[in-house]
Amino acid sequence: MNFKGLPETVSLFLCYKIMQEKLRIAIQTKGRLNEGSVRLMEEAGIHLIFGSRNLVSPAKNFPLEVLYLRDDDIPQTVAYGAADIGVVGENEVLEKKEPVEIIKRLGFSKCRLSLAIPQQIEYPGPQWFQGKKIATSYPGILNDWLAKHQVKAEIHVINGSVEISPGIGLADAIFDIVSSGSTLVTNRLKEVEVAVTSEAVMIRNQNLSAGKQAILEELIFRLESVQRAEGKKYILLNAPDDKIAEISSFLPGMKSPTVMPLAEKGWSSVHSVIDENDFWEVIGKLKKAGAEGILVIPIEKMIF
Ligand code: PRT
Ligand code: ZN
Repeated sequence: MNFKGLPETVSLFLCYKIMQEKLRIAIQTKGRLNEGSVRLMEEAGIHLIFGSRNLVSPAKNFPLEVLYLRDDDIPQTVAYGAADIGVVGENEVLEKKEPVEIIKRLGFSKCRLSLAIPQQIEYPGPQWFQGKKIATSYPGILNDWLAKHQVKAEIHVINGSVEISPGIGLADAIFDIVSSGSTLVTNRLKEVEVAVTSEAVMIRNQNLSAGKQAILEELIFRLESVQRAEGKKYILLNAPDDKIAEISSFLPGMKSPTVMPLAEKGWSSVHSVIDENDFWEVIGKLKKAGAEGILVIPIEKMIF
């Protein structure tokens, strides 16, 4: 923190306040988002003292505490400042329309919010929904979709088991979360429109203090170091010196590969980072170019 220009006593007081500050993160108590949210904390090296049987858990080694909540309550809790940040499905953020900022897409709990109709009906396009009754737990997002397509339909809000509504004559169609699509098949429904796609996101309150902002930046830095390492491998190999230039051209590394002479004259060791997707292709090229003793090691974190 830079308190230039402030009297020393005021600077000391601010430092003291900041050191005392904790970032409060809201995560789901139990359900599809809980495991991924707890794993995020672990990846950032943060150890929680209590599990989700408690409402709140401080962290042992980081100025953070976790608030365990139902996912529906997370956007509002963050918007009102009872939590500073939260991990929640983007679908809930879009539905609740609370003034929170999405700061990070987290890549887990991926799904989509779709309209589905009975399988036997031929679907001509959005106008089919005109005057129809649609069951959903997401009236806000559905309303936006209907307005966009200039369709007037009756929205029937229900919480849970939306997919059985057409089968029992409660609605003509549903608007619900779809992941694999097997729930729709089981209920003889077919997906005809995808309104939005969603994944777990990190959201923040719009008015964080300087101290909390600094803690959040450290948390994001740690998470990004882990994310960067995902899908990457560290590779070490030995090669004759006259092949180093060719071998290096297959291995971009973080800047360029590290090349170190071996005790045996005329040979060097080459170290680099490769993408898992290119792995077998790169290995093939390296072997052809004369690389030997190839070692491939997982990477835990990458810090630039
Ligand atoms: O108790 P709490 O209110 O906290 O939890 P919840 O029961 O409301 O939510 P939960 O844990 O079921 O889901 C939390 C979040 O996970 C959702 O808001 C989505 O962002 C995300 N997500 C990802 C899903 C799914 N995939 C999912 N498949 N949420 C729900 N489903 C349900 C869906 O409602 C439907 O019944 O699974 C069924 C469809 O799945 P498929 O694979 O058969 O298509
Ligand atoms: Zn919920």
